[in-house]
Amino acid sequence: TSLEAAKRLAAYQAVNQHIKSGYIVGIGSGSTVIYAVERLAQRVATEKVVVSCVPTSFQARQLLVQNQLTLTDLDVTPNLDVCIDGADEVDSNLDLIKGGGGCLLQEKIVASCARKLIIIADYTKNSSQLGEQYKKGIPIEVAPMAYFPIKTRLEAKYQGQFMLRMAVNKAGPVVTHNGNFILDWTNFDQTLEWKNVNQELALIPGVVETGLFIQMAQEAYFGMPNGSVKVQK
Ligand code: DER
Repeated sequence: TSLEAAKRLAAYQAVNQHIKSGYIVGIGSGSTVIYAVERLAQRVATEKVVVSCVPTSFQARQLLVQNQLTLTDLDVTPNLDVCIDGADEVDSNLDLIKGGGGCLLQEKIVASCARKLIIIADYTKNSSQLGEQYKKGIPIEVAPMAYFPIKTRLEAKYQGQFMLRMAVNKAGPVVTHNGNFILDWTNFDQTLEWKNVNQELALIPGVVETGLFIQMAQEAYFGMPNGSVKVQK
């Protein structure tokens, strides 16, 4: 099974299992959620399922518009029944690294407003410890004016490097939807207690959000190489 096929299998099963008519649904960002929106649109068309969706990025919003799904937002519907999103890595405690796509702030906000966060991914995201397979680092969204003092302070406190994420098709750093920069924390100690670390990071003036989603997800669906779907709860 190709990676894309694995993503599709996980996404389809998660949407089949967790979406009911009348639901308010948070829609994550990245390449795997594309298949979840595809399946959701099929279910709306064939089963007359009625849902409204809260996007977590421009990308997610475009996806929903392209699939003629009804949009809503947290002003109108602050209590979501379920949020379906991808992840860069999932460990054995269902803790996540997210933010590879730079949408971590809105993703965490929307996920925090949902009764359930369901993760969909291919098997390459299925690790026992964070950092085992995913090597691009833990994203940390920071206020632009503070990125350098934060980088300096964190490199003094923790093992690893905190690299300013540079844009590819635009000169300069990546600027998030919320006008912030991202530091990617690479080569970190994989045995750290992530709940504590996440709290320490969040308290630093200028840190807006981290890509550590600790004890937020209820289930993770992994598309496997043999075409099966592994569900971690
Ligand atoms: O950036 C994000 O948090 C995305 O959800 C990412 O973690 C998953 O993206 P993918 O589905 O393209 O791997």
